[in-house]
Amino acid sequence: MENLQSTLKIAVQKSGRLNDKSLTLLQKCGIDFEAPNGRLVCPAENYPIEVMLVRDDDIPGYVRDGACDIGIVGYNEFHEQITARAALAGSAPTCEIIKNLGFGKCKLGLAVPKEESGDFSKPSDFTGMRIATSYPDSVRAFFGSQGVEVEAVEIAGSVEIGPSLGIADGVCDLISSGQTMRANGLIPVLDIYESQAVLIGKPDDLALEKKMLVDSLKMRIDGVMKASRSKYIMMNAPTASVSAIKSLVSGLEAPTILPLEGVRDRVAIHVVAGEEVFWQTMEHLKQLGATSILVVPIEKMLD
Ligand code: PRT
Ligand code: ZN
Repeated sequence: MENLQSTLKIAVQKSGRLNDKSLTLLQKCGIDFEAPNGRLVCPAENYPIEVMLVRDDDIPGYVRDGACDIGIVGYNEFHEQITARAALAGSAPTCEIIKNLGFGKCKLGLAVPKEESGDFSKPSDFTGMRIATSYPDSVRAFFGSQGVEVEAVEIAGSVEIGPSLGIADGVCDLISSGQTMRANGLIPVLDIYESQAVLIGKPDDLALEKKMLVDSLKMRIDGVMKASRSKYIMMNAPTASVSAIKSLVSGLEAPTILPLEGVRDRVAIHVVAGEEVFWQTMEHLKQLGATSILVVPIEKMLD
């Protein structure tokens, strides 16, 4: 019978902005589980892990309290519930970031009505203001660390309405394009932090077997993320251009240079390069005499 003690429980957002990318990341790590289809607990078929589908607000608490071993959540939720709260209480954070995951990017920022926006550029400009927000502890911790007194007015959603209702002078919310703020007559004037999806947990509190599973998952995630940022490039080129090509496509490792059967002054070059290899680089390679240039995606990559 399966030993559930060593099955890792991972909390993932049930639906919303982070759901799809979180599940895709796990699948790219080679973890197979059936498409949720209404199920909230999805055991993987080929890895000792159970995916628990929950509201994103609940994820930091489940991990902190040990109901789940790890979770994928926005840094904003982690910061609000774990680090900002710990900073305000003067205690140590109760769980930690294991890895930044590179998706779900946005900022937590402060915005004020358009007509006043010219007066705001630094934290002290907010002194004495009422700030509508769903992130009250982040607001308190931020202004507290700056020695600035403000009042955080907690609103569960649509915080942009605060100034129009007369219950706040400014707002603090997640900002991506800034469109929502602008549509409500508000201008973002100060960023508090940048956010992205993060893998969180308490690795030091886990039993050895689970800790090893977390390390192995982290290594797979590293491999998937590195592969998605890299391309495998193959080309044939004049031997005389090799050093110019090497500096143009500076790879993670030294390039492989292979002889071409029956051709004396040309070689084949294979290199793993960063994602900055785009059309312009290809054009430069052609100018250096490269032919048959192939740029192919990499599925997995381990150092
Ligand atoms: O149901 P559940 O509670 O699980 O989900 P939710 O509705 O609370 O969260 P969801 O799915 O909206 O967002 C999940 C996570 O996505 C957030 O916690 C962030 O980490 C991340 N994320 C990235 C964002 C945004 N970008 C974002 N733009 N979360 C929210 N927004 C909202 C923001 O609150 C504002 O209303 O989008 C609006 C601003 O967008 P712009 O483009 O108009 O600036
Ligand atoms: Zn939520």
